[in-house]
Amino acid sequence: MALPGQQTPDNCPSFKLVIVGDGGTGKTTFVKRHLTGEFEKRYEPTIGVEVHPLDFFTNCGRIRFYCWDTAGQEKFGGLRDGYYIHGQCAIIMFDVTARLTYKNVPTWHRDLCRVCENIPIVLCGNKVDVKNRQVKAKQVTFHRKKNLQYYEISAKSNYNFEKPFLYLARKLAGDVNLHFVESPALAPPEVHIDIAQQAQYEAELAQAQALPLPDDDDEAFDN
Ligand SMILES: Nc1nc2c(ncn2[C@@H]2O[C@H](COP(=O)(O)OP(=O)(O)OP(=O)(O)O)[C@@H](O)[C@H]2O)c(=O)[nH]1
Ligand SMILES: [Mg+2]
Repeated sequence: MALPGQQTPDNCPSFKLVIVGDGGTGKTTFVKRHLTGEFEKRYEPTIGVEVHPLDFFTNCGRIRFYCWDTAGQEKFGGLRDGYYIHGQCAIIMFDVTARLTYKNVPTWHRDLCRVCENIPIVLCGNKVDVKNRQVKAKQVTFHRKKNLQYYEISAKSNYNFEKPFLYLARKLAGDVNLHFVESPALAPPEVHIDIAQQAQYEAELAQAQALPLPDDDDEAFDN
């Protein structure tokens, strides 16, 4: 397993990416969209985690994310520190069809930041292909308070699959102009996204981002 700063045998920079979020939010589905990562996955039995090396090709060369995807023990109260240690970037995932998974985001964020201080983090609202979503785009405000990036994604349709990786790659490389020069091989979409509907969500999100943050918006979300 590559350690921080360690290069892969062919000198490709590699980073440990920890993926957290409630059970059933789609973490495993998301990681497995990337076909070569699935092929090369490793199992770390000591902490019950599958590690998938996901490669992306950028204008600055190849970059590899070792994606740490837990095998369910999160359900029994938090993850062991060994999971987070040496994490260099992270994705926190929730499910837009299940409010509780969004309410739990602050807990995941706190646990993560306790071990990994100051790493780039992306918040992902998954399953936006589902018609009857419970967490509306404009209700997602946590990322603004903590200075995280937020993307709406749909693992099953590949919608926005590359966005979180591109954001993290730019932060890690310290280069806002970094871009991908080829698309990774992805599993074919299992569902199709309504592009017009999604454009509307994106517009709502952009509109909400322009508003001042409510002080007590976590509580507002309960109502
Ligand atoms: N509609 C829809 N369903 C999805 C999407 N992503 C995942 N799912 C479904 O959500 C369920 C849970 O997905 P998993 O990938 O196993 O979730 P997980 O976060 O890995 O769950 P744990 O391993 O238990 O923590 C599965 O039935 C997936 O098919 C998506 O983008 N859209
Ligand atoms: Mg899983």
